[in-house]
Amino acid sequence: MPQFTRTLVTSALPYANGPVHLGHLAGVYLPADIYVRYKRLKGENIIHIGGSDEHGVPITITAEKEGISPRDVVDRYHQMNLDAFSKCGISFDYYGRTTSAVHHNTAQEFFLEIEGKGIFRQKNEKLFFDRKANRFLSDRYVTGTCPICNSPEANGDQCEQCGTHLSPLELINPKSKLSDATPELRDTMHWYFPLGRFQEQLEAYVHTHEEDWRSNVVNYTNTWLKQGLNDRAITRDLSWGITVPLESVEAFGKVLYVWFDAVLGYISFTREWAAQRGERDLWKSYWQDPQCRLVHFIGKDNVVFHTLMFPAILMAWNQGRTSELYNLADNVPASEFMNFEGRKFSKSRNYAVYLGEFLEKFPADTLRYSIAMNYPENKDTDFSWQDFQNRTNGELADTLGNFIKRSVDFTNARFDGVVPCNSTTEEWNALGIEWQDTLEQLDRAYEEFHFREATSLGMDIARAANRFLTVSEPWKMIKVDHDAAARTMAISLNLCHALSIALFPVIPETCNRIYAMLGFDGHIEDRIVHGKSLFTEILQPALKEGHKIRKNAEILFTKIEEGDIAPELAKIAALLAEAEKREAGVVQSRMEFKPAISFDDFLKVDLRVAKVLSAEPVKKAAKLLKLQLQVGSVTKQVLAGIAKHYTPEEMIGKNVVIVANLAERSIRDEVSEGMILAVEGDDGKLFVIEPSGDKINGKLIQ
Ligand code: B3M
Ligand code: ZN
Repeated sequence: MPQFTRTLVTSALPYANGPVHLGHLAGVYLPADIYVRYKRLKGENIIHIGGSDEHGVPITITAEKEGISPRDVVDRYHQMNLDAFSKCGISFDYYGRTTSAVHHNTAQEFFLEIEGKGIFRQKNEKLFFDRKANRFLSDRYVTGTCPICNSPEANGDQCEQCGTHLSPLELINPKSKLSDATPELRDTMHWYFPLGRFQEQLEAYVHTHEEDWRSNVVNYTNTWLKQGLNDRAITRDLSWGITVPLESVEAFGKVLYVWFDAVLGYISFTREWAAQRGERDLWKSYWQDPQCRLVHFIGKDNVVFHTLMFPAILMAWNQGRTSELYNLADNVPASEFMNFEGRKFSKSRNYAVYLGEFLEKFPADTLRYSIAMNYPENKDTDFSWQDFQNRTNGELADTLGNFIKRSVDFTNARFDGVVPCNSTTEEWNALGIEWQDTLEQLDRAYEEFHFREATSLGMDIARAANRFLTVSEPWKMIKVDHDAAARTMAISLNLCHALSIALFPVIPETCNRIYAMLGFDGHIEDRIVHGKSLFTEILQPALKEGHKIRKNAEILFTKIEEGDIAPELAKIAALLAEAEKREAGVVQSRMEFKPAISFDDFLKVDLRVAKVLSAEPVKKAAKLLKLQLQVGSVTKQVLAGIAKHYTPEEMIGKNVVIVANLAERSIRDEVSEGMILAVEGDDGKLFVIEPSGDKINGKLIQ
């Protein structure tokens, strides 16, 4: 285990094609910020790098939809997201853009280095070409009918209906999204990164981290490794992006695949950060010094790009070199998803709460706190307005805010606004808070990315403090025992101080306000000293007798009234009603029967009873089962999209109905010689049709 002296934290680069929403905040940016703020207060050397992902098809599609240029799209959303993050207190040391010149250079430099070593493969492939638009169509520009579930709106890379990953060539009736024309297949040459060449190195890399990475990260990654890694195209026929830096004819009109460039953005932005500080080479001590720990905060949908693809690119760079070797990530704390009022956030359906809009109505720290308490660490969680209101009113306002205000107000009213006496360690330890334990638990929680636990530990201190003040009743005590009341207030003010430190990573703005109310100038961050942890200050009462606090206490949190969230709840109700209507529409349209066919047409369909002899999963197709069927005297192989609904064992021995004369199709390098019939229930569950009867195997159904 190397001894780390520095940490480089990166946050996934959001596509600059729309505003970030609360789901993004919960999964990536808030956890990263909490972690970084914690480490800074511990006196550690750490930087937080982020930025906008400004290339790729998501940008060009938005541009076409809005009728503006890709440049306009990224300019608009880069600024919007930057503003929202800053309003939310996400403290990036640098927030870059992948359209920058430095980044274009970095990405091209990597391409040339790897190309120079002969690692890339060049392959001709057949791609859809739209004659009207005079353009090759990347996966997302092709739409058509899903070969698995027959949804008419599958995308070239994935069917949203059933979730299957597809290639555009698998779509039935493919159409170009640019012109609606049926595209034609044309040859084109692309550069491929041979991930398989790094299989062993990657396995060894992942293996060394199996203990310390989250199980979701290890599992996703191992699933890919087990299937065997394939070549991945890293160039595209597009005009928006980083051009392939070669003079050859084949390179003409091609750009680097957005994921190849995006992960390198982390490096470019660290370079830009260093240059901005006037220390041009400083970035190297974060990327090329093994004493620096690299941590990527991402959402679960980006795992393999960070645990396989990016490491492989760096391995390719490092190969054969003795200097300028890049570090690989030491940890990749990927989150699960935070849903919103019981449903997935969806940008395309506008089912989301955007960060910028949210912060126009409610303060950042109330959001940061609620989200930290709902951090989707190892399972999906839910954000609801009700929960947000409850936590803000109950935990932040009634517990934390109330305690601070009572302490400051009473000290001002009865003790002239000064800490009336020194508190002893004995008093500090008699509060029912095991400070040493709490410190260790806090440290472990923050260090190991358990942010909900860390936040709860802080709130536990606030609860204990509030209880202490209530039970001690200094407002009564002062009439009979002035000194006892003084001791209570000294302890209370010290608790305010301890809270301002313990909760700082989560609610920094509030903690700075507490700090100011305690009479300090400047911000808590101003006290950071390299190599010294401010958190140890909670072990002892820190405020000494005579310390002057500020005259007036402020209300830290305004309660959220029903009326404040009523419009938000109404908005959701409307969105849900719309969704329901849409879904009902689907059911209704199912009742619109297909156009009439003749009896002869019907007779053309050869429906047979078959028996499932064996069933097994299909590599790289999580939805498919490969079935061997006995149909009378012949056996047939059929691929059925039922893996999410039946285990292979459940299928074996079943009688099913098969369309026996359906033209053969190949899916995922496997042949399917028919189709089995199934019906979809309301909730999307599939039920295969199971005919019953004696000696019916192979018999025609009519
Ligand atoms: N922009 C995908 C996403 O926003 C992508 C992340 C890049 S991280 C280098 O989910
Ligand atoms: Zn589908």
